[in-house]
Amino acid sequence: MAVERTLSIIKPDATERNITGKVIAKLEEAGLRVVAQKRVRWSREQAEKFYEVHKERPFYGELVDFMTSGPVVVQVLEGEDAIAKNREVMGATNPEEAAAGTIRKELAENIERNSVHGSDSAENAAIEIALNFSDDEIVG
Ligand code: IDP
Ligand code: MG
Repeated sequence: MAVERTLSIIKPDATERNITGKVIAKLEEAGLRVVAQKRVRWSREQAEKFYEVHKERPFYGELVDFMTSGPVVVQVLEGEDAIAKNREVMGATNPEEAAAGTIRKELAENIERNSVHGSDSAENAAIEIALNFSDDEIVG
């Protein structure tokens, strides 16, 4: 294992329900450390670019609508095996299939409004962090 960084997003369904603290507590309890964080409202262009990999999928337009429907909290998480650990504490994409104790099982509303994003590989983590933070915003 190595110390890694990953991009985490608390999505608009969670900011709307005022439960960002609950999400962050779950991440911290899993041993992840927030080393950069900001609450922002994404433009359509930002959301489209971030989810470009899903452009051909049927839910792309609705996903962009959702991710621009309210503020998001973008954060860089750091820790041992952070990419996989974050995915584990998030749980499966569909909250109905997520394991007990995961963020999505306990807090998410449905497969779209599923409260959190997490990078799925080291390569995508580096891309997604660079899209959202400058080096001097990652403060440890
Ligand atoms: P992930 O967030 O678990 O990595 P992805 O397959 O990368 O899941 O999908 C990105 C996001 O798109 C999901 O987190 C969810 O918000 C949304 N999404 C995924 N599948 C569906 C679907 O079948 N219907 C509606 N929205 C979906
Ligand atoms: Mg994904």
